[in-house]
Amino acid sequence: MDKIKIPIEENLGHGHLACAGCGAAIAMRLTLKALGEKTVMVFPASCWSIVPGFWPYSSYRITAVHAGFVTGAATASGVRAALDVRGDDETLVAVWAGDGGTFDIGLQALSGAAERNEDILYICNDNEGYMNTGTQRSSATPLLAWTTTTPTTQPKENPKKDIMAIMADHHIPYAATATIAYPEDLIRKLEKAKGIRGTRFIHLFSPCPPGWKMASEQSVKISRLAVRSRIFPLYEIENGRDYTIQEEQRVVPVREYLKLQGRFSHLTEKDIEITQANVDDAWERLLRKSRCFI
Ligand SMILES: Cc1ncc(C[n+]2csc(CCOP(=O)(O)OP(=O)(O)O)c2C)c(N)n1
Repeated sequence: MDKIKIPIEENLGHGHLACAGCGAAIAMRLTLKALGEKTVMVFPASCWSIVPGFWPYSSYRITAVHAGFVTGAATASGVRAALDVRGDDETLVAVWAGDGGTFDIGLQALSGAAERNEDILYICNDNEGYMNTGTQRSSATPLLAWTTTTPTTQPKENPKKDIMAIMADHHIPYAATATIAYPEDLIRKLEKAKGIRGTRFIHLFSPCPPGWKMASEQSVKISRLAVRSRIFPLYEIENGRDYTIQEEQRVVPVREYLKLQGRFSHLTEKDIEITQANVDDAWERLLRKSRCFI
């Protein structure tokens, strides 16, 4: 793989309001470096409606369009159409939406845009819950995790929705997973997505220190452990068909990932075994879908 340079350009300025250690703040900084200034980014309601600060101030050095919670992909489709009418095919139209805004409430708009193969780059900032409003469960919350709506006496009963499989089944030109623990990989995937026309989807793994009850200095470490434990493998899907896995050779048991987060502190030995078995099963399924390794 070619060596990737992280661009010097900064498009996320000082003074933003993200929590200490917010994984998404690091991800946003890297993302805006890769996408560049000529970007219109649509923000359906999420932490990122608040993080840049209050009008007339903003930490974004790109054009930001704040949109209704359900409308991320639909708003971006409209922005793209308006730019096309103006003959502007240089400006990139992107969406930055939470997992609530993607897996749940915005899924219909996203599915419609993907089916039409709208020329947009959709980034799902997945912190595995509705964090801006106080850590409610979403369909991206993992099995057995604590949230304020899945207390430890009744932890989440359902597994995380497989959003990558859903996007692959729309046969979009490009979908990829990424984390801040592998910044060159994230930049490479964003730059690759930028060079493709049609609907592109990035599933970004995004540790949330208050919501995950984890130490704020461990966002990068937890992201790396998510990949090494295969809780969150790094891979790409082209045209809904061609899978490429960026396999991490240093594999660790899921226990190493779970034990750093208070949202899993109630898990029993049996729960950890169930989680490990589910992860092993998902990995096998992913391997069967992939055709090569790099
Ligand atoms: C229709 C509608 N319902 C509820 C809200 C309140 N609300 C704002 S942000 C948010 C949580 C968003 O969760 P997610 O999409 O996961 O992003 P995160 O906050 O985790 O970044 C909610 C429920 C809203 N703005 N609009």
